[in-house]
Amino acid sequence: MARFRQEGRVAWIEGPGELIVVSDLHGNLRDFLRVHQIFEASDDACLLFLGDLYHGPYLSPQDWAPHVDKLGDFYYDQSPGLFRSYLKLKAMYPDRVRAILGNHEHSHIGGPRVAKFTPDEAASFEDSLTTIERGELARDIEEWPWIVGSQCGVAFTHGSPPPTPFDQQRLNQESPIVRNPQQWAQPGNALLSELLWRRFSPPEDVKAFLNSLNSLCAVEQHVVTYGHEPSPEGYQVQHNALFNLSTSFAMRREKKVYLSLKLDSYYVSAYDIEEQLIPLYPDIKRISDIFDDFEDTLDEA
Ligand SMILES: [Mn+2]
Repeated sequence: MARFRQEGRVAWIEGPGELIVVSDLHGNLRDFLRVHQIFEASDDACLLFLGDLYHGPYLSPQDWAPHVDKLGDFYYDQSPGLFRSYLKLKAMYPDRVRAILGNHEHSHIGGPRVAKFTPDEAASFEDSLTTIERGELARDIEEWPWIVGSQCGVAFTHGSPPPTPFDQQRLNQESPIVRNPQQWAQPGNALLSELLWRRFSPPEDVKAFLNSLNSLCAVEQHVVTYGHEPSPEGYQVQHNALFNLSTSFAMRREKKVYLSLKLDSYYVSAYDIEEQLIPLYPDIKRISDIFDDFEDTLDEA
């Protein structure tokens, strides 16, 4: 059966079974519940979130409307409910559910404060939790892996993978507590900063990243899939070794996709990954599409 095995900051996914991958929910509880349903419909799946599970928009539908092209379909931040649901799901399937640390979660455990939707999103989220829950949130996020590898040859990160060399010791020694955010964000200063914030990596950078990762694992990893940067079509083949996935945030509902990988298959390129995409809401139809279909029917008649 598919399961996660974690060694420090790196987690490994072993099969056989299915690997379901989703990215960047940003407090969208509806999408989380849909993912939950998909995961529970399979009896031998692992579920991996590519980070930025929390922190969503606080806009009214009226204020959202002019930005629909950039923000996707309207929703209101439900990070507290998503957090409670995520903890329950993980308690039910401790070896089968994991989330990679995203830059938004990092702000709860010593990372730079993020101000995408409110002046201090970590504070806005924590203000709506009880004292006990705030402790649970930090303890949970501290355990999230920074990098995930898999038996099927695909590795995962939140931001685009950096070329900075690493081994298990370097990963274990790097503290998530950031004292000088500006200095920390300078390229080459901190591996974690690059793992969480990069938006693209050329082929030579991905190759360098995979060299470091492959020195830690038994199964050779060929492709990296990351989130963080929304792709308008729901995904982007950046090049042969790099794939970007956008399951939820900034997406129109009909463009939302997730990955379903077979752990006993072996994927060697981002084009192989592209074949494994599934719509999150396969039955969605826009009014405009319904009109188009209707016109086609009339034309045929
Ligand atoms: Mn991010």
